[in-house]
Amino acid sequence: MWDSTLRSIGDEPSPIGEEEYYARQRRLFSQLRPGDLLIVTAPHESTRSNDVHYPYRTSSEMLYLCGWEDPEAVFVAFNSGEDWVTSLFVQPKDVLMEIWEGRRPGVDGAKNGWPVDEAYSHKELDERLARMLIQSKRVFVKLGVDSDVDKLVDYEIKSNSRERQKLGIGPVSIVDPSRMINELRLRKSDAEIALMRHSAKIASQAHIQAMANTRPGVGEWQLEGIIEGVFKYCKTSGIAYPSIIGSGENATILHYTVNNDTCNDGEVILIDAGCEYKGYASDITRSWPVNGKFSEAQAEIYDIVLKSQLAAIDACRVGNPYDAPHQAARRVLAEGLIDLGVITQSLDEALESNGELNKWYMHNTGHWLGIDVHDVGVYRPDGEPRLFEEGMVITVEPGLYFGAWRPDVECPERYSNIGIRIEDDVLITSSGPDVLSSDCPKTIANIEAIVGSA
Ligand SMILES: [Mn+2]
Repeated sequence: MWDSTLRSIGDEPSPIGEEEYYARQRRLFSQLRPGDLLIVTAPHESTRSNDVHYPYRTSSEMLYLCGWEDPEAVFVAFNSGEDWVTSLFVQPKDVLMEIWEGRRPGVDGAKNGWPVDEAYSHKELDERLARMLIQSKRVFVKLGVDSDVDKLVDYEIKSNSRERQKLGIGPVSIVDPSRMINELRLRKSDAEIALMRHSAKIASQAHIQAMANTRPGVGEWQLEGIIEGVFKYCKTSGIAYPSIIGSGENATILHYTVNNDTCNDGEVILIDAGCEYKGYASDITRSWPVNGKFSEAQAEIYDIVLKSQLAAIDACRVGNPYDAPHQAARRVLAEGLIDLGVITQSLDEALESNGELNKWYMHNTGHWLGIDVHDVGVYRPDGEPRLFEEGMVITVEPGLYFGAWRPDVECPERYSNIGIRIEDDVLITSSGPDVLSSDCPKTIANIEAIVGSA
């Protein structure tokens, strides 16, 4: 059905290889010392109703360090003074459960196919982890994710206090390892970049299909079906976040996800949708006229947003502070709105934190992208803006939103209910910004050629 889509996304890139997982683990262990115990947890399954569960997605830390996707898993690394030994606790083989819910790799499968030294049944977790806890000095664990692990750590910290006083053994501190893992995740490897580019290629094709099928009378939910159909058709695990499909005044609601209105002639539709491919997110927004032709007023706003987005992308360069794109985008947006007479303040006034630009542009221009759509990594370590380095991926997504329904502002009649956002995924490289989502059209001419063409 979407064979041209499959052709244009090209061959599937290789998944993250075993060597890369080991390298990630080594980079993390190099920041720890003998006696440290690292425990990487994952959330429990969550119930939708009765015996029906929500689709399971493990923790991003688990995905990053070993790639294990099934529930009831705990990754543990311990250094008793010799070297690091990694263990993965997994659901054991269980014929009855496998008949009902699917095959499990089990302990042997985990031992042979995953980047860990040892594998054990999850049933052995309490006993084995307790033994390691007693021998450890510092415990690196993110609390609040797996309540069973939390209880175990809490118990061992408290119950061994007498032993600890006598012999000086047993854990003395709990440290959250997230900051260290997040810092590693911020810089993407070549293999990760290949997966992210593929993820963005699929999302680009999904947007193109949605454009082609847009005409007055189509339902937001129908375009949602097409977008998410393409995601599935291209073998992704589905959406990276709930798709935002808003036409008319819905386009002026930043995180509109109800997607149950009809798209009408004369409206602009805004679609913000991305997929998760082999654990990596894409995040693309495009805005286009429902009837296939931008009105003069719509084109005026679109031009400003596109110009601001190009200026922001150009600011995505090694050595620039992470908020350089935001400053660039805001400046172009403000200048454009001053030219149109929407903003009556001076440029400097408009850009103030309480300036007029904030009425129509109220969010940031981007966020890190990776295993999570709002990926990890501190933006202002030690209070100073982080500088871009090669391998970082950030979204660039300026917008303007003229919600005529808003009681807090006087919306200019001419731009009533026009909502435009243009978002791409940008890789920082030594030779300048590399737009991973460049397959997705964004000039007025290119968009108008596609909308309604299906
Ligand atoms: Mn985004």
